[in-house]
Amino acid sequence: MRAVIFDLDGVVVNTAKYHYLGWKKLAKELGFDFDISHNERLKGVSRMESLNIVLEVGGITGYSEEEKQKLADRKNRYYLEMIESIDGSEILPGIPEFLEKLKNKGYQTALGSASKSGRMILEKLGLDSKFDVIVDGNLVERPKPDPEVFVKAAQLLGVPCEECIVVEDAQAGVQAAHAGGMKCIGIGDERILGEAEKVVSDTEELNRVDLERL
Ligand code: B16
Ligand code: MG
Repeated sequence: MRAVIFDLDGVVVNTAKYHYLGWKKLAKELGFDFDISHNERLKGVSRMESLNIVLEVGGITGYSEEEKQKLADRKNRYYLEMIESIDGSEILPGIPEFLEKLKNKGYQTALGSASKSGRMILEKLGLDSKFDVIVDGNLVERPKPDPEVFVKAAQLLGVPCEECIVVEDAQAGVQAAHAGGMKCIGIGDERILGEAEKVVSDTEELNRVDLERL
């Protein structure tokens, strides 16, 4: 194994709570409650796909593509306001140590995130210089579970996909890693991420995984 590709939301930082609050606010304005029980479905999927899920939950149909774009933009404004002041204190436990360990062992590292704010968030966290390559939602067209985001990261690193390990918290992300011919470590619930080669309950535990024996 030569490289590790990190998802962002749920792996490096918990931005999921801000995405959730942004969608909840939008839903309220549209006249329904977006309950936390639906939030798992939003993880790792693109902004537009998330909007479709939120509208489905609210039983809302009939918006044109143009109107949907405006709703997605509105949610993104709420989201950007909420993450305006995030900083390094929100990096998930064990991630700085894991990045350091990978560097010392000669692994290359990349970000592979669906979020169009991916690079900006890494900059706010002070982590942008820790990744050899950053691929975020601005560089890809097809959302996870399509492997495009991870394959692009591998290409930019110059490492064959079979020698990359993806770290993911979303089912769509695990599927994307496998579709790209990569191994995957899941962070979170074994019942949701069970397809991954290894599932750990939190980011701290990444430091105890033997990457050569996945
Ligand atoms: P944006 P990841 C994903 O990040 C989030 O999990 C998902 O909820 C969000 O809809 C998506 O990014 C797009 O984000 O609206 O900022 O472009 O897990 O792929 O790092
Ligand atoms: Mg994620």
